[in-house]
Amino acid sequence: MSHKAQNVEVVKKTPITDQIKELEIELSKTKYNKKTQHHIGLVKAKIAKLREKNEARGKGGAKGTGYSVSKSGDATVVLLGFPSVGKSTLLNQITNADSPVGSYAFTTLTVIPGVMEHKHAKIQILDVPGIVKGAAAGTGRGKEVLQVIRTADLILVMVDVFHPDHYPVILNEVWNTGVRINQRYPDVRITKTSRGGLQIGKTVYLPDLNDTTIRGILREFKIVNAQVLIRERITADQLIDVVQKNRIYTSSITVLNKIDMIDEKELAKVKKKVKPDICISADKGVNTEELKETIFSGLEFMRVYCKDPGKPPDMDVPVIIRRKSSIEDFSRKLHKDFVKKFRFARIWGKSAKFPGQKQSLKHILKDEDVCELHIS
Ligand SMILES: Nc1nc2c(ncn2[C@@H]2O[C@H](COP(=O)(O)OP(=O)(O)O)[C@@H](O)[C@H]2O)c(=O)[nH]1
Ligand SMILES: [Mg+2]
Repeated sequence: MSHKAQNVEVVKKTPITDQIKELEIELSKTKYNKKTQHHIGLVKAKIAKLREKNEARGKGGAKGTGYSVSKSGDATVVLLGFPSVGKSTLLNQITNADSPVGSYAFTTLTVIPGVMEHKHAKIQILDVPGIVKGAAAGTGRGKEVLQVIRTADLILVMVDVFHPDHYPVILNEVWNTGVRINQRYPDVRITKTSRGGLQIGKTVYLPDLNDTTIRGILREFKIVNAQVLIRERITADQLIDVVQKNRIYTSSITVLNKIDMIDEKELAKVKKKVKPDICISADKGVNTEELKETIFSGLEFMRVYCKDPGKPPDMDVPVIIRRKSSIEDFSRKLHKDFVKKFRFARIWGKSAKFPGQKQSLKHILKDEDVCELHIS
């Protein structure tokens, strides 16, 4: 503290990453209860703030370290897991790609794309380097890899039967980069005002977040005048997510690999810990066909068939679009000019009240609908 004898005052700022680490340690030491709830909320806000600052700094730094992957096909899936869980083996098994498989860590150094075809959908699957603990903070190529998952339509988290302990680590790294899996955007609206302080309105009871903490968190982000409307039971984390706008909400599936290596009893134990959506052996091809179906349904596709006026529909090749798509999305996928030239559509199938019902661009289609476009 006092090196007065030296006659110079050295003010050394603690690096941001160290500040984050210190706060994280503090968090891990604090047990969550009614008394600590407020403090924990504020510490979390501080960490989020520092991460944002750190990110902003990183962007101005070294160039050319990020991956650029051009998206193709109907959707993009990223394989995420520790090194050697079998990502490359799986890519080779379910796509047309030829990715190097190695028995040692860090074989995959670049992003290798493959295409998986299933039920007429062309799904791009990306094999990225494995991540480890600390990836979000920059360990290994972690930051770049996690950047790729931000662009994914679905994240396939792969876990090795011998390392169920890696699973929470992966989830935590994903969380730390601002990607929220299998969550919806919280039903919270913050409208900044020029005066009047913070007006907090709630339509639900929030057991994990009282008004003082809400104020404290918002103050941390320098929001002092705003109307806050909360219509869902949220946590401090979710409030911070709403304030920090760069969050991404993606779905994911969890795949347990290498089940050929352990017996039923062991497998049951691991399944209890990881709760995977599906168990496979990428190497032996066990359940890999089923996995294709799991990926397909995880992406929530639907098939819509085209019909020309006065002709029967083409039931051979459907147009693949994400579920809850509108006639507008469907038209755009067919041709870039179709939305501009659209007059009306006729619909047959689950979304039609009667066969051949007339509909406009905003109409939401359902799986296996037939759509007849009338274009000017
Ligand atoms: N027994 C067994 N070995 C596997 C399986 N999947 C991958 N491996 C092996 O695990 C090692 C690492 O695989 P790799 O695909 O390179 O892992 P990556 O680092 O995640 O891409 C290789 O020796 C693979 O042959 C599996 O399902 N069963
Ligand atoms: Mg690999």
